[in-house]
Amino acid sequence: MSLKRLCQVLATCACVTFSTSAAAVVVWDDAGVNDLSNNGLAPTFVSMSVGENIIYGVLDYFSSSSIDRDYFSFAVPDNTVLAAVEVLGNTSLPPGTAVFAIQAGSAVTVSPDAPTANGLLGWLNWTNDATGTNILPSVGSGSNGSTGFVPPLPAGTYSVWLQTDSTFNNGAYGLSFTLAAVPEPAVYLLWVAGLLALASSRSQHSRAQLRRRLTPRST
Ligand SMILES: [Ca+2]
Ligand SMILES: [Ca+2]
Repeated sequence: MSLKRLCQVLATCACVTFSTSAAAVVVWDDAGVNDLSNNGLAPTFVSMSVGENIIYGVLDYFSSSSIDRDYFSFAVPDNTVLAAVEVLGNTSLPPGTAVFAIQAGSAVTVSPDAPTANGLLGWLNWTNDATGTNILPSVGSGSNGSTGFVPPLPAGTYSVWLQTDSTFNNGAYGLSFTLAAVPEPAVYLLWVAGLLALASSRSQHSRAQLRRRLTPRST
């Protein structure tokens, strides 16, 4: 096998290793009765695993007689990352904007009345136009004092804060959180060892060929 071919194979293996499982799992469904926590200091914990983790919720302005805030936390296990947050097709927010904010840790300590986003990793004003897109890069852009980040987010615990502004009626949303596995260091070491072994073999082969060319042939 040529070095080029081996690299192609290894690259394919890397893609497989980083890939997620095919199954999408609904990890939370509001269904009109399971409102996510209204308290940032005590978010609803939602269990997630490698693959697509779907949350169906409602931002319910009128029935709650105030702005409905949906707070939830989740854990990104060791050797996995939060790779994407996609807005799903069932999202039907009325005209206006909704806020998606994320903070490291098991609570959102930033007050809705805070003058800045200091303490958040990132946040985004989003609308139905975001349907079908991964909003995580935009969330991580950072502004108004938030830390900012470049996806993916590493293993750890995170808390999300969702809400609409006061001009909203009821609105449904669907969000898919994709957790992806990452290779363990031992896997990288095996790849590197394989490449080095191949390179060494090719080098020895080349030297042997050179010696044969330089050695005078007896007549
Ligand atoms: Ca809600
Ligand atoms: Ca709520």
